[in-house]
Amino acid sequence: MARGNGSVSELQQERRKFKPVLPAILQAGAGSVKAKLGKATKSVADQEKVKEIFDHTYGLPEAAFAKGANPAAKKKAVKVAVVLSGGQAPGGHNVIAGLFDGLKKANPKNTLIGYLGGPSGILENKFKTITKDMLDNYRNTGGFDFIQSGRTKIETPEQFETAKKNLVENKINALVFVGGDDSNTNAALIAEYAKKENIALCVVGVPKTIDGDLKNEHIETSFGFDTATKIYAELVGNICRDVNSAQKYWHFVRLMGRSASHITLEVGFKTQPNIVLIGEEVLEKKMTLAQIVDGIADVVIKRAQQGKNFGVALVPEGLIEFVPEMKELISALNDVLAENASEIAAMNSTEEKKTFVFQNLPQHLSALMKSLPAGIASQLMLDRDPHGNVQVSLIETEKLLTEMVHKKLSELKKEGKYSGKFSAIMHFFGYEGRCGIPSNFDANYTYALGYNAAVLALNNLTGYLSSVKNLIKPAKQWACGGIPLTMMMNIERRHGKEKPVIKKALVDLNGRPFKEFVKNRDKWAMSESYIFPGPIQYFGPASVTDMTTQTLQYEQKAGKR
Ligand code: FBP
Repeated sequence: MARGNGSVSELQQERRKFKPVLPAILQAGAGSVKAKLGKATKSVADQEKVKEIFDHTYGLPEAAFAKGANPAAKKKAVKVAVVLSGGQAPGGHNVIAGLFDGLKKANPKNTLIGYLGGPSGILENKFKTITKDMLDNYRNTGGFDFIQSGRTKIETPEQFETAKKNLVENKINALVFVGGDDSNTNAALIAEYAKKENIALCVVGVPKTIDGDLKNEHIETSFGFDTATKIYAELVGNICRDVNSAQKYWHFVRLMGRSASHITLEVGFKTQPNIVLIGEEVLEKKMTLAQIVDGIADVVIKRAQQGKNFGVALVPEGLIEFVPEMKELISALNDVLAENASEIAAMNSTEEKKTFVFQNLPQHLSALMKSLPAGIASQLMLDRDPHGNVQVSLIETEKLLTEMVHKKLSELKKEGKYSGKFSAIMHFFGYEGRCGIPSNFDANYTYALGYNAAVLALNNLTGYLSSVKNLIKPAKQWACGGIPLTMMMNIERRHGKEKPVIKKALVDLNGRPFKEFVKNRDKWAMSESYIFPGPIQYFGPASVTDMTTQTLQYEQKAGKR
């Protein structure tokens, strides 16, 4: 096919024509959907503290949508604003498309604006009014480039005041915040602020993050996880095949996912490499860096004994934060960096900063920091993100581990305990997966989440996260509703202070996905039972176009096998 437009691929042109399947319950539009409210809820932990902070929005009931006339749904035209917050995830544009279509179906006079560049767009009052023509170019596409994203956190009294001024002046009735755990925490704070200040603003969240860690019994997965893991799995599968063809290298692949190891586990299922490290297990077993290295070296040696000086190892990017000694170091570093922020910012060289930090850390942690390769020590000191997180995507854990494994094997060689060859190649796959063209699953899921957010907003259900469930069933059968944001909160230490945050869902070591992995890992270690999943398929038999993640399959069918 000839390119009608030099900047759009043939696939993208075809993809624009894809019509997401809307859950049956949403098909008749907001006026025919009633919200059934359940019992009052409480936060997952630290109830008293969370309640104190969310005085007006704590304890809201769960909302489930059911068919039925709903005269209460807003008939008068409303103006809704959407903001994309945090890291990109495939399907963001379809959230906007679903939201837009849901609003227009309810009343063609409803309008949607998109704040530009993430939450900072609200503060700087930068937005665009979304029209059908504009949006049609972005349906079923990856990326957040339609309105861009950002990590600004609205937290100071001045910022709340500015946000209020701009939202009120723009006559915004509802704000839809598309984000991960931190961004949706921010959405909850804005919902609370609006109630406290008596502003007629409904705030609705949408669960986004490739990391897959924004989930619970009502949010079965966050959007983007499906597509991102398929993209990483294609790349890892290709590496497995290369490894098995040349049989001369070990490949160490670090995969994104910030803290939780869901991405690594899922890519492990999809490709069956020789080593898959899971951060949560490291924490549970209180493994030191040396023990992790011993474990890797053990597999390398055993394979070498069979003449196999090759293999593939997956390393979650958050691993470093789970190693107890590193966790202690990072937490102490967070405090030193937060407490002395302006002093450190004024220093000119990394060396000066390091010396300062070494002096201000407890002695044993200063010694640990000094024992790390210089590059890693510097990476640990990089600025935290606006939510207080260490930027693990910038810490080259795969290099740290390969260096240490290399050293260990050299020592064993000198002692005559190892005679293989260890030649390692390192990779980091993160940004490659965040803006891919959404899989059918993510295209349908994000469209439904956006449409559902419109229904929540039209029912004035503020402080809720858009919830679409039963995801292993066909999209038509998905169940829809809203989950109170405060229900997912606990208190954590960020930037040296206690803050309410949505609790991250880490890999559950008692859950079926992890147990399935444990059953198989020894076999994967010694054999070449690699799977080569290939690229995402958008056209063809449903068995390849519509499959959901293994994680979701295991979790949702957990009790049923
Ligand atoms: P969100 O939690 O905002 O969805 O971001 C996820 C993520 O992709 C992590 O996997 C990664 O560690 C981080 O963003 C990288 O952040 P940045 O885009 O700021 O480099």
